[in-house]
Amino acid sequence: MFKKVLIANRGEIALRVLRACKELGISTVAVHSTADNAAMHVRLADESVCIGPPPSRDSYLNIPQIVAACEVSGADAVHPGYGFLSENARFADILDAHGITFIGPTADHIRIMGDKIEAKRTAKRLGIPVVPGSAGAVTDDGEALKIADEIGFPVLVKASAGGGGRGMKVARSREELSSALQAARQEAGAAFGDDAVYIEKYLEKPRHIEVQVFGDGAGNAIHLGERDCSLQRRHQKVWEEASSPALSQEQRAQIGKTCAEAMAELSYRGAGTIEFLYENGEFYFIEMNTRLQVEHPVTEAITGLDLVHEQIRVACGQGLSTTQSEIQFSGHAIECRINAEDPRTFAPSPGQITHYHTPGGLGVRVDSGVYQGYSIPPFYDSLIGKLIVHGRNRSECMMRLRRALDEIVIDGVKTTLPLFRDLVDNADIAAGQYDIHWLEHYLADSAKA
Ligand code: MV4
Repeated sequence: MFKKVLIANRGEIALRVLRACKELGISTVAVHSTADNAAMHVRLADESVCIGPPPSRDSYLNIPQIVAACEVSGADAVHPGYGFLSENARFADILDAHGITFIGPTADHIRIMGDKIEAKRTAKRLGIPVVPGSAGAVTDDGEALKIADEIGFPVLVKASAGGGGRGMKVARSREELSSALQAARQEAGAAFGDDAVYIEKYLEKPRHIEVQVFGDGAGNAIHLGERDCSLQRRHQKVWEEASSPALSQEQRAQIGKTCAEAMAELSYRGAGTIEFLYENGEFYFIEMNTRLQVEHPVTEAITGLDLVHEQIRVACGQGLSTTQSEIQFSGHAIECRINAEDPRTFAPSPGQITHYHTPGGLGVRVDSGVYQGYSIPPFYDSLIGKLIVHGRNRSECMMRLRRALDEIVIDGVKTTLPLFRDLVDNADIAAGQYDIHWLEHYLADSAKA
């Protein structure tokens, strides 16, 4: 087991990792920018190292500073959290060269999944269902037209280096295809320095369902069910739940088995999320994330597993603590992402938290890095906490969520809490009837009202 882990992150996820380390008897090193001197992760860690000025590129993304912090503190492993360096293959390689363990997948697996064309090719080879489309990059407009005619319009042109929706263009007819290709290539080249694009059938009203997987790097892998992350705005998830209201137990078991077998075949190590679009009863792979995700607590709630414990175990070669047949899915969980943002415009709202009271009681969890009197700095993303509620079934979970939203107090900054108080009473949400576009339509309608 590791003796000392450096946490290359901030906010609620740094606390999440700290807590897992403490339970395992591992000492912790926090790193922080000068904007985060008073941050909770710095207070709770055994040691801390300042790694630079406020901008992320100079601190939380500054690889030489983080490696130096490992050296001076004597950390034997790094947990990257999510975001920042968590899917940076070069960072994993550099740590490896310094004899420091990266708590995550191999650099090769990070690299494959970071390239969306390569990820899709790999998924297909491993027996995961993919969206119909081009076999790889399309370089020629004539070839693109032939593929589009085969799969049928509308089609979507996507950037291989993309993700998060950048460099995506819909073409609804033959006439729109060449300008969509040109626009996607241009946007991808400018944003990522890689203008490779590929074509897929455009799915009009899918849900976004993702499967949590875990591998031990030695050919064993399991799945921990799925999460429904369809409620999003501008590619930022807002509300996530496990299990998906759209799936039957049979569908869950089937897609889970497909994913676990694929990860075993790949000898994947660590936590991973296989993202699908789901429409008319069918799953279509889009991407794989090679990190722990923001919404992992809903999976923890329904499985009882500590996903960070499992990450640390497989990173130090102890293997998973459980087997597929031992995993039981129990009840339903919902996570609300509490952002310091205007609940209508989503404009960031940094500043001091003047009053802070967290809800409690059965089935209620709050993961947050803030406290009363804390000032949210303007330099980082606006997630300040997550409210996660668990119940024996979805209706009990919703009832408990309504109560927890009533109890919680965060004053001094604007937050997305009023949005959740509306959503928990909405008929479509109560019925679990929503797709990836539902929230944006809902917000547009409420703006008019
Ligand atoms: C799609 C799609 C429809 N059809 N692919 C958006 C970002 C990237 N992760 C994949 N995305 C999409 N790919 C096909 N073939 C619609 C989206 C999409 C989306 C996907 C998941 C969650 C929210 C989304 C919002 C808009 C578009």
